[in-house]
Amino acid sequence: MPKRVITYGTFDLFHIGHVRLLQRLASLGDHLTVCVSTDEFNAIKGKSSVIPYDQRAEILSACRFVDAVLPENDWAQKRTDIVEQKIDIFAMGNDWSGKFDDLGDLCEVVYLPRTEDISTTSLKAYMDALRSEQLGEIKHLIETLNDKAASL
Ligand code: C2G
Repeated sequence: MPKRVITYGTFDLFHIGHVRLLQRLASLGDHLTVCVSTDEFNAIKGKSSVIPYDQRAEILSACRFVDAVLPENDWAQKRTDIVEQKIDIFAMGNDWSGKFDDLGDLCEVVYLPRTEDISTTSLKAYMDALRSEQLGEIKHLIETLNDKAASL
């Protein structure tokens, strides 16, 4: 029987950590379903994503390791998803280690090592630093132009 795997996440600013996780998840079985957190559920998780849900879902659908994409609307849907989707393995990155062991009565629960030195949070911080640097440069240019205009 083909093994069916499921995972959940926001997958904002799709990066190598996401790719490597999906690749490892796909190697656990024959079919990988990814449940992508909706923008509304992200608000409940206390996260706001840069990329809106529909684009995050489309990006994951285009990933060759992913066979199906579903919306993640709340914390409680996992048990229903596992039964309805006939899931054999529930798997997440190990930043969630132990958090979903209660699903062990329905399917195998696996936590995989995260990819170090990359995260959506670090990418956002880098973009913010770039933005403030550019704003500082623009401010300096305006001040220089104002000084030149004043000396005319
Ligand atoms: N991940 C990873 N390596 C990274 C970053 C993320 O392996 N460098 C994994 C995470 O462990 C997670 C998945 O990629 O399994 C998606 O990460 P996020 O988009 O941050 O998902 P999260 O906000 O943790 O949402 O109900 C579960 C939640 O929806 C999980």
